Amino acid sequence: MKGIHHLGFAVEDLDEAVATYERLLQAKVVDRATHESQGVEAVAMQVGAGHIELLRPLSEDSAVGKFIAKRGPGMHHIAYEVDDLSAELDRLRGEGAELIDSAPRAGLFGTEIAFVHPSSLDGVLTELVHVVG
Ligand code: CMX
Repeated sequence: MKGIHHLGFAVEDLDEAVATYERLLQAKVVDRATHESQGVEAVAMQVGAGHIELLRPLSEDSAVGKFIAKRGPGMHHIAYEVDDLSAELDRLRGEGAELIDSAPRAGLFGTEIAFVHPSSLDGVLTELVHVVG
């Protein structure tokens, strides 16, 4: 575990959220992408030394769409960077954690990712990230 890679926030209006984070927290846009298989359009932003991802659902039945319908916009997940994602997944499996992704898959912005179910981490949806290259 190398530390926190980013925090993910579910938002309804991406451009409005970007403008708010720029204005209130002096955040800077780093990257923007649509990830069809995850059902999101995402903007990565830098806030001081930290990073956040603003996530707009592409549909109501996507993971983020269901989250907003149930809870409204807000904190969606935390992501930790790891050196060896497959090894961490094996370790977590051995510890009895409930993995959403049993193997690494392509994430946003040149990463490999895997999600751990919130039921294994006190209600917090957790993403492991390996930065490729
Ligand atoms: N944080 C904490 N709990 C969450 C949650 C979240 N982000 N999203 C859902 N839950 C909870 C729900 O509140 C619900 O809890 P209860 O059973 O106590 O009511 C439970 O998980 C099941 O929720 P659901 O609405 O029925 O949704 P699903 O089971 O279909 O999916 C989850 C939940 C976590 C498995 C799904 O959202 C998922 O696979 N997430 C990982 C992928 C993802 O979020 N992708 C978008 C981001 C992409 C990226 O950043 O790369």
